[in-house]
Amino acid sequence: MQRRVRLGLLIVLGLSGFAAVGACRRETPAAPEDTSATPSPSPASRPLTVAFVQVGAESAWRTAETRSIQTEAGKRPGIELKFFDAQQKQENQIRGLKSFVAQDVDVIVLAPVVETGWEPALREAKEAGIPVVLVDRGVNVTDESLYTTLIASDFVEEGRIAGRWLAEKTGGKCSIVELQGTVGAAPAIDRKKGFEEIIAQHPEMKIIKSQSGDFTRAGGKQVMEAFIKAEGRNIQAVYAHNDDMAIGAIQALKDAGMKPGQDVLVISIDAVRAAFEAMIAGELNATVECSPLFGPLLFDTIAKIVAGEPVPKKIINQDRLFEPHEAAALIDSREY
Ligand code: GZL
Repeated sequence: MQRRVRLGLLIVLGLSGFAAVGACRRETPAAPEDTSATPSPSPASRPLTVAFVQVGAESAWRTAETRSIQTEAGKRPGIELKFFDAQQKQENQIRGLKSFVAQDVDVIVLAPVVETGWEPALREAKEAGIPVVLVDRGVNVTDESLYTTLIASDFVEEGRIAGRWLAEKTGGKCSIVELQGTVGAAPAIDRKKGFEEIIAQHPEMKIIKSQSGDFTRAGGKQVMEAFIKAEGRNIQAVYAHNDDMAIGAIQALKDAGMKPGQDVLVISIDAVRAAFEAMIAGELNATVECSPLFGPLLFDTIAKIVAGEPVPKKIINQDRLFEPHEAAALIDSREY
């Protein structure tokens, strides 16, 4: 009852009428707050509490996403952002989500680390009347009403863009090693799917090794070291599901006396600043953008949801490919 009254008043006030100032509190919610002792302020004077259950801080992309959402929350009068960092563990995300339900927040934003295992926790949020907005990664659920919308990139297309670029660059003949993202994560599954769809059209393009580096620089370096040990100079190209793993692989290639960007082509995804620096250094040959700058669109979407306006089930960011010839001119304008 309390939530519906509050949201109803917000609708009447109009979202720009939020009284409270946006604030962001980092939490690792262990137990719900006890608000029984203190008298609750009138619903209209209370900020809209948005709880963000983040994957972790595994990559430069991830920290850019967190920064975008926290910065935008601070710009929006009447928004109070609660933040939970799950250190890349689904059990932590589920605990955080359940705790925010117990705290009776107004909206939950979730970046699901993996695709499966979400139904019970999402059902708890639905039964509590709390809308869930997925950002950046999707979930596999039989009941799509368990979340309101997904705002993300098209990871399959990102994989296709990488595959098409490599096919064109190599004339359709290449031995490839693949650094996969986190096992079970939507971007890892779909970037593999899209890349393989294109490679299948070129019989002389072969993925000779493929393993997860968990989207981290350290993981990318460690797996690439094993690939080099096993395949050495057979490796003609590296396809990394994100720039952080590509940067790690580049270091492993250099440590082995190989020339990334020359002897071995390297293509990855995200288009973070370090990828532009690697392209300028001649060590990375291309990166496919996957924008982490969700903040403005996320809070515009939340505003529509709390105002009772319809929102699409899926909102897709458009991505493009960047190459070394344009890196120097663009790097200073990059926002992440
Ligand atoms: C993509 C995102 C991925 C990035 C990685 O939306 O989930 O996770 O590509 C990040 O850099 O770790």
